[in-house]
Amino acid sequence: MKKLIGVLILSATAAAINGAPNQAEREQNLSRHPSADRDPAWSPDGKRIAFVSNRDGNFEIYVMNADGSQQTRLTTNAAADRNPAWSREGKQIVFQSNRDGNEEVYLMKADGSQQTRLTNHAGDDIFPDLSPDGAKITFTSNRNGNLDIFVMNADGSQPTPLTKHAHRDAWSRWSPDGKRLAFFSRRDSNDDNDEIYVMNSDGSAVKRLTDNRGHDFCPAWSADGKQIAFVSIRDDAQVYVYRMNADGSALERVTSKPDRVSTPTWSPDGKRIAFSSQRDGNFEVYVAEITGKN
Ligand SMILES: [Ca+2]
Ligand SMILES: [Ca+2]
Ligand SMILES: [Ca+2]
Ligand SMILES: [Ca+2]
Repeated sequence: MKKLIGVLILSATAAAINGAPNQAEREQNLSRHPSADRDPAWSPDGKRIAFVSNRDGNFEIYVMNADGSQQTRLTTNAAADRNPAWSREGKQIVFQSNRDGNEEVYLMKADGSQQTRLTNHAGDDIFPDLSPDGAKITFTSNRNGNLDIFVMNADGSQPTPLTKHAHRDAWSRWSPDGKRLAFFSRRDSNDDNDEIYVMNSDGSAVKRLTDNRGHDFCPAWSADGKQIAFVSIRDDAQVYVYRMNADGSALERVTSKPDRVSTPTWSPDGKRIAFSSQRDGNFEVYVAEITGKN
């Protein structure tokens, strides 16, 4: 998993200058810990942010208040627990872990109890996300030879591929109405760079939203479904968080400093975006106030 993220973040290409920064530098460090703190996921009620940290020796899932206070560990094991995502009602967290020998998808209650494995396959099963109605979980897996997006029932039964493309498709996120999935893929670039796509939740009607030489990845829907935030290496071969309308229009840069940012997540009121950044020497969870024109 670390390797995949490293490839995603580091493989910068020639810059395609696009957009302009108009966000004030209102970006606050929430986690404030010398360890690597990343993978933020804002709770649906807006009060908490789940994230991961290796402060206790290896990556575990933590939760904190949205102001950074009361950082509490939810998992305890020697493996890497990563990429938490909340259920709509905020009672469950789905995540990935290699605690059973390879990357699998797990579900737990939001207090860390009842950790249950949902996948059981020798491939890497990563980046899970729960459907808004709680019935389905999408995830990314290389079990068919390269990274594709899968859907399964919330109890782990009937894992089924939604994409079957020879180039990688990854990081599916459910739209708030449950009708669509945002993801990133290299399918239109001859495996050269990643773009953001949306498709119907049954895998039909795939539509590309970005088109540039830099990598675009880790899309995140705003709670009203009108915007998508994502990470891109399009400007000067540097990594920033961007947002756009859900049809790909009105692109804007969100973060002010070029650095290794990843995995944006919206506050439910749409006024802030949390992300992880290495700008201060180690990964921290930051939050940016949205002050732009949209
Ligand atoms: Ca840190
Ligand atoms: Ca762990
Ligand atoms: Ca697996
Ligand atoms: Ca691109």
